[in-house]
Amino acid sequence: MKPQQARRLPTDPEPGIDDMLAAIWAGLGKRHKTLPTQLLYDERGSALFDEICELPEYYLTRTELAIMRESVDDMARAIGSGAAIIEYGSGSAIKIRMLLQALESPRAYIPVDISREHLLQASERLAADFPGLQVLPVAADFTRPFDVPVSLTHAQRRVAYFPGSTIGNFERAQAVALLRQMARLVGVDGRVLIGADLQKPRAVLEPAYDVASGVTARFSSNILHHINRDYDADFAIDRFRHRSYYDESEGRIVITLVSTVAQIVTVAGRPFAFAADEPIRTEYSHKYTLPGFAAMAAEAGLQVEQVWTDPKGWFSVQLLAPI
Ligand code: AVI
Repeated sequence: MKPQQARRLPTDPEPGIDDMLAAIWAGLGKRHKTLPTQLLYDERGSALFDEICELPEYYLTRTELAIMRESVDDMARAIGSGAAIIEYGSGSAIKIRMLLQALESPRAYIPVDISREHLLQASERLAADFPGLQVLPVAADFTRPFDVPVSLTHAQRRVAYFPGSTIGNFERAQAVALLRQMARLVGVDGRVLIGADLQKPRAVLEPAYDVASGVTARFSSNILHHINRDYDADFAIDRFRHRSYYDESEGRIVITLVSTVAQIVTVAGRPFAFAADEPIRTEYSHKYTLPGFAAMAAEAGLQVEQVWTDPKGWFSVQLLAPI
């Protein structure tokens, strides 16, 4: 079903296509329909997300970058020399470059990303610009256990780097599980450097997830293109529209695709009925308070060692250490 990939890395896991199809079927079979968020990120989805990051309404990227510009030397000092940086998701070319430039003698950079071509291109560019740095890409779904290259064991300290507030796209229990997995991967002397978006007025939050140019809508509906192509489905893309809103009581943006008509969609031979106006939730984007984030990290066995924010307190970059 999935097109044959052109390149394969030694660390590649077996493609989990059956698991993913089972997850799609399970999500569409629920009373409140959902789709697995990670399906947003095929090659086109990753490119559309890069476009979102450039837009004025999407304050997250530029705010995190401003924090990095201001405090990356502090972050590098806190991490120390000879570190191996394991980046969860490899989309943040600018941020990782800033970090690698600031670090003293970084030993290795291991980007982990599900989107293979994006990963390989980014890794090749980075390796060319940082001669002497070992760049060891791992094409994997980082929500599942993955192997890190053996040479990593020679590094002084392992640091999991997870920028962009992508942690916010996970439900709380999954976010805790992912943080716990990071804590395990970096070990007792390791650290987690993570971007976490903070709560702020609805008037700032909602436009960030419904960018006027329509790029968020294209990003959202790309999940249906992806499922049509790789999972033998027949979603009529123009019969779904993007709708997102801030659920203040839960502290999260909810992103949905709403069926504009009553219709039946078939995925790998299995039919699913939609009523007119029925939503499919494709994504959450959680917005944290600093104490709320610290409590979540503590559940995963991590304590907040340092927090860097912008003057408005819109976004945070946090250094976490095993408790
Ligand atoms: C990747 N992640 C942090 C984005 C966010 O802001 O939650 C995904 C996104 N979805 C729509 N716009 C951006």
